[in-house]
Amino acid sequence: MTQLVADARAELVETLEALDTRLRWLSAWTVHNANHIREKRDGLKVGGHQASCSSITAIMAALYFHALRPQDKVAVKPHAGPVLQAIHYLLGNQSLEKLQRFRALGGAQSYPSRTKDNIPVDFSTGSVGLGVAITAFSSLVQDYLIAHGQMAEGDAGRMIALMGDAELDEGNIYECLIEGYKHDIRNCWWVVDYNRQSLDSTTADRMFRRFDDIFETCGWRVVTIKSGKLQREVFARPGGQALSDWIDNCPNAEFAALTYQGGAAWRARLKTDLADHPRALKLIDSFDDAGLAHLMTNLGGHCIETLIDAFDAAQDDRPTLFIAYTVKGYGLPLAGHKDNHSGMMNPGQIEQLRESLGIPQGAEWEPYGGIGDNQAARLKAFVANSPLSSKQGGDQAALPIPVPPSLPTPAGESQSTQAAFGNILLDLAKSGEPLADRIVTTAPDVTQTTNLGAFVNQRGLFRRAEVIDVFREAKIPSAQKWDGHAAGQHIELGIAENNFFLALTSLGLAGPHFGTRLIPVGTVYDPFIARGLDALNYGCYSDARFLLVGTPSGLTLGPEGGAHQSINTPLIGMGQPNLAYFEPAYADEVALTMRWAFEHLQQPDGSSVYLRLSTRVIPQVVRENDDWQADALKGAYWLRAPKPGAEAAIVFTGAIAPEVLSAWEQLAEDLPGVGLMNVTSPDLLHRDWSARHAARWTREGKGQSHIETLLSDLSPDAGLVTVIDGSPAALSWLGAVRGMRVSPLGITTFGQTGDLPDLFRTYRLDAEAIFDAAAELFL
Ligand SMILES: Cc1ncc(C[n+]2csc(CCOP(=O)(O)OP(=O)(O)O)c2C)c(N)n1
Ligand SMILES: [Mg+2]
Repeated sequence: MTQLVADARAELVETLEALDTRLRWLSAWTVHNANHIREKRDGLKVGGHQASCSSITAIMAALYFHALRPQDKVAVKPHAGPVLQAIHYLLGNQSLEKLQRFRALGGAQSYPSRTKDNIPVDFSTGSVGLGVAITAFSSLVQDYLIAHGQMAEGDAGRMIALMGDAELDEGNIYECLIEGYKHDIRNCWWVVDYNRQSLDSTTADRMFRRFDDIFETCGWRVVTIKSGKLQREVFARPGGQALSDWIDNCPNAEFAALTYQGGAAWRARLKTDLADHPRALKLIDSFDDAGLAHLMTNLGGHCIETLIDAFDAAQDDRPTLFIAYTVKGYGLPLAGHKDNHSGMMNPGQIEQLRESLGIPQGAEWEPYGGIGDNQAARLKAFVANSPLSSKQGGDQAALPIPVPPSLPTPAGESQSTQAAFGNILLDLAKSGEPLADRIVTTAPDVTQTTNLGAFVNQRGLFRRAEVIDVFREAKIPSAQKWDGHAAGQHIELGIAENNFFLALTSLGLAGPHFGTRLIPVGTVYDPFIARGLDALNYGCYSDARFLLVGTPSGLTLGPEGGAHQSINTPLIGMGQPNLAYFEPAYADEVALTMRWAFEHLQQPDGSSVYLRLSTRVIPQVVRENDDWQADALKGAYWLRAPKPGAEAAIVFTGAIAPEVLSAWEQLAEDLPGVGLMNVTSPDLLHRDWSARHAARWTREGKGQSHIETLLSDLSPDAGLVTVIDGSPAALSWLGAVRGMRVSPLGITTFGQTGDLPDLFRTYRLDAEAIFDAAAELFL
């Protein structure tokens, strides 16, 4: 190294060290301010995680101000949110006011949030594990866009997760590793803040080195950043090896406890344990207590020089796990204490820290407080010139994809909604519509049984490297043609619903992340939505946009039995924010809602869409005109309009339509003019109704909700029978709209195997049960 290069590097290290200290202070002060200084009105603890932050400030300083390139995207472990805020404060992207309102309404969020924070947040985090795994899927999406000519290879960024070591306990991490290996992902870094402490305590020693094995098996390079530069230098001196071996063999809990206790405790313990190593004892004695404590905690994850070397050395595109050893609470009096996860410095302790950093009282919020003018100016210039500051703020704008004015309804007098869905996609696949080119389908090993197969046959599997369909080559007849190639549009996933929802999420963020929209369409057996529910919630929270198809659903799976018959998914559909749930009964409703979905996914105030479908083939209705459509897209329409002032109506959702129609025909004989309402979306209907109610108190104007309008065709004291192949609560609320009596039918206990007549009779969903329920209303 020439002297010039060495000098420049020394200056870089010094600068990054200064930034590390700034981040540690600012994050700690942000949490302190929220808890000890800002006025409290409710007696609640505000919270924040000073120890989790200080554990990772060096890693983040080295990454954000050195290794990161503008095209890279980062998921920051939830409890380091204040560090990310501090970085953007230094970059000038975050205001003092927002920091002062950390964890208060409108202030910086507790955990980085794409939608609620004002700073650029690439990935939301909070539910541990998910923010990590999403980066692997986003690297796959990036490869998809490159392969499809939507992105230049040279613009590829790294998808980086900064993760807590306890996140390695989450199963979704390993599900994602396996899937990532199958798809040969690249450009993905996971950096573990390996402080060996979780929320409750210190982590199991037995896992030492096991993570290396697991990741290496899955094709990852593992870089262990164990010792800092000082440790490495000292360990090379006489007696140093014994000290190094001692650290290697020290149980996590003991290392943490000694860290907390400090220099004198380190000395006492080392002297006992290394009594037989005179040279090591001499080495130990060459340090005073403070120096010894500093040496023993000089781990790689706190050593800027070691960190930048490690990052600089990983310049290819191989997925890489960095295990950076750290101390939770590093540089704070909380260091190493097993209760430090939610622990906080008291006012005396933060005062001491302020003084030790030379920050004058009143200058706590100064970005470069306590630093001489010259150095402050240097730091400021360095930050302003860092690659990160040229990063476009926030998300990229992506052009909308045109949606055809209508999607043709598949032909057939009898059809299931699931088959209709598959046929509509097939028609699209054969069309020259730009929309068809942007659809990406995916499924957790249920592609065929959810009717995605025809689309895949047309458009192929996505594989970076070509994969020949062996069965086709061997001329073995099969309905599925599964060639994989770079232009393929189906991402095949193994059977892990967490992965499925994370894949949908990352595909659904292609627009904001990479500037090109994709239309992700994912199918899953409806009951197994529950298996990936947190990942679904995560995707919705991140405002990713996708079309989710839960199929088959409900009792209509008949012989498949109770474990496969979904019951509460309508309530998930209704309760999940940023997800619009539809349950069409007929093929033309499927076409209508799919078209609506393709547009809604792209609206700034739109959302993801969930279709709950069925394999039950039912006779289709003959339409006289298209008048029903506008109402169907608001959530409900009269399939048989009631006579004005009618005394009753049957209200139903989904593939139970034949039983409902049959009951309606019987009823109509006794109660002429009885109405029959088809609720295509209990979700939209309910949202609209409750939003209008809320608006009465907060806004001018008292427009009527759609369901109020529909029900006003009935007599005010009419009765309703509601019917859904799912939890009856999805429709029973309709009685509250105009104060009508309701007799709700639906499923409240687990299903079982059987044919549909038996099941509908047993669970009281057949025409007779509907007729009885109506009669009961008038008794
Ligand atoms: C899915 C989920 N379960 C539980 C929690 C509560 N929780 C927050 S942080 C944490 C563990 C923190 O340990 P680690 O990941 O090692 O972070 P660090 O030590 O760096 O703070 C837990 C269990 C959560 N946020 N998400
Ligand atoms: Mg930890």
